Amino acid sequence: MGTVAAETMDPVQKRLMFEDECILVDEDDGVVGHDSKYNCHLMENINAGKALHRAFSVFLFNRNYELLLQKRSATKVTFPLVWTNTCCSHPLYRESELISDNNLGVRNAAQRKLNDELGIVAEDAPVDQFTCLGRILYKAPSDGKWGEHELDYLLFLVRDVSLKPNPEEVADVMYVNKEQLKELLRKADAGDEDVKLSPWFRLVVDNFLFDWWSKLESNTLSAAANMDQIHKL
Ligand code: DMA
Ligand code: MN
Repeated sequence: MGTVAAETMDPVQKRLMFEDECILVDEDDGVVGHDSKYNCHLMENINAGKALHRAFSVFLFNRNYELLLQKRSATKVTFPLVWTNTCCSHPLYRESELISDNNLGVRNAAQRKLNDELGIVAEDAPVDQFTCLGRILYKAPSDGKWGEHELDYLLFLVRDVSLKPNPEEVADVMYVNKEQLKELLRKADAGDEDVKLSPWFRLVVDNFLFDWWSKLESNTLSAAANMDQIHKL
């Protein structure tokens, strides 16, 4: 096995790199195969066009419409210690997470990872309560070796939940309102080392988030959902 730096990886993250089997897709989100999380995130494979895979990004709001952010743990192989949306991961190549009807596979995966990363129990994240808003296609290097090339489903959920963040995954959490997020964006733009943001979160912020957030507050969000188009960002 081509274990590029595998020996220096955190053992928990290393296990997931080889256990998690991601869903390979084409640019139209058609399933074309599967590969390990490890292979899917090597820049070498991304640059060769062999690693585009399905992913999801959850944006969880509490009843006051504050958005839950997480800071990725220092041990994450890709994008450690950056602030990002509530929870991101990959639906896996398994029956329950490949179900395409109403994007149920992705919603099942989102429920699984909200529990793994943030200790949110399944009853607090019912699969029928996620709103699937759209899909984006993006590529982003993390460091020279690792990166992302994903077709990312964007999911909203409004819920007051109990949190028990998993330190293997999450270094910190915070709820922000719109003004507080704007302040974070200003700090990130000013180069503040403590406020680095993930590239996919930044893309969603810059293209969709504030509009969708306002529509959520005015109860007009469902009309904004568009699962037909894939936004190439
Ligand atoms: C991958 O997230 C998904 C996106 C949208 C970047 P991740 O690196 O946090 O995945 P995992 O939690 O499975 O390590
Ligand atoms: Mn990925």
